Amino acid sequence: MNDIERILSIVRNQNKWRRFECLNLVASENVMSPLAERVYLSDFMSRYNEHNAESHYQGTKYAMEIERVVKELFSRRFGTSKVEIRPLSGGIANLIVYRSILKPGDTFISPKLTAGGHVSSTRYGVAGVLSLSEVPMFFDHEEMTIDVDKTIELINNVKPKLIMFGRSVILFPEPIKEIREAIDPKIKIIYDAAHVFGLIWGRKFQDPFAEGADIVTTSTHKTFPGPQGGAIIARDDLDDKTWRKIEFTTFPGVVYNHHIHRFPALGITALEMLEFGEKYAEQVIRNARTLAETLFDYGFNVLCPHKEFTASHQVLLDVRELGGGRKIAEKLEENNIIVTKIALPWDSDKDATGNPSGIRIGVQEMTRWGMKEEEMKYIGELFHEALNENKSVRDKVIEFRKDFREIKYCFEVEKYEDYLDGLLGGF
Ligand code: DSN
Repeated sequence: MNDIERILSIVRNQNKWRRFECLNLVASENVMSPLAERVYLSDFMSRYNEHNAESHYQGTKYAMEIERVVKELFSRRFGTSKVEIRPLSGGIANLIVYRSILKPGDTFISPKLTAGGHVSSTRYGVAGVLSLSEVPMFFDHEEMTIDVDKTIELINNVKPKLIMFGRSVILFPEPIKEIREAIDPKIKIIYDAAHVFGLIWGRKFQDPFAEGADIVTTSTHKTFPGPQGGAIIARDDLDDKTWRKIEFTTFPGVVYNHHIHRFPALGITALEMLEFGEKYAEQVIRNARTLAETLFDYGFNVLCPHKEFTASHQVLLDVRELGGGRKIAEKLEENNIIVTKIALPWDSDKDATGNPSGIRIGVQEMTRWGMKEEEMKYIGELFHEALNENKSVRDKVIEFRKDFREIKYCFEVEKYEDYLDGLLGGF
């Protein structure tokens, strides 16, 4: 096999394995719709468009237009003109917001890493890079939510300029409203919605702006099933000075070439989510609860049985008694079941990359492949056979996936064949 064939075969192997032969249950991943994938590959992938009000490049009339159209779609959903879609990831969106509001040495309050806080909001990530000092919110291990009373007391003592909500391990909505009402209105509330953005878009989780958040940062590829990237959305009445700072920190501060080729796919995904988002989000949550209940009935230590296990796309299992998160995630991978090991609140930061207590399961992708409650029950059975009975279920998984090869909650590509034929035809 020569080097070209080697590269082509790696891509073919990836496509065959992860797309059609696995149960993809990583809570931070998803698949784009066929139409979004078709428009992802275009001439935009080769172009630059550095701009604030005006582009500093020539040849950018369509690049400016597509960015404007996608921003309008986000504005339509969130009722604000303050939308920034150039950040290349959720972490970079966080970097931009932190840098726009805080100075090196400033303190802010965020969820700790092992309570699901994103690494960008900790000393190991962006916050550390910017020399910010993070103070962790208090967390209630039993309820798997932020401890409101203790956190209010903390905020009132520390008096930060900014607090950050939102987590990578998130079963239940954040207590934005309770905390907003009890703290200095000048403190900016940011919500890193990356994990639950699709559920928020589909109006089935929480409404951060109605509850008092000033700014939402997000990625665009987790429960929101778009191309990989980031975004910042602020409430319309956020002061213009802060918003301008965010725009200028984006460019020329942090993001130069913002990878324009993402935008057509982001626009198609936004339209699909406007049309199908509510049904999709509802099914995601129903599926997560069904899977959690099934696993619980098979004897797994699923977190929060007293709260119907979850209100998001995630299910959390404490697998310490089975050997720990790393061991279980690896064993599941041998069976083509892909999850992530995850630190739970009682773990140390070091455990997060070692052998933490938990595994995190996300059902959003398999929901898009058309799975519903019945399929979740079968997935629970496969976990039981693989982990409790130590049987190989790899062949069963491959067989099971054969019936789920078409993405739902999206537009039909066939309707747009005339446009799509001509898309790259002139190359
Ligand atoms: N850390 C990723 C996750 O939640 O899987 C997101 O950046």
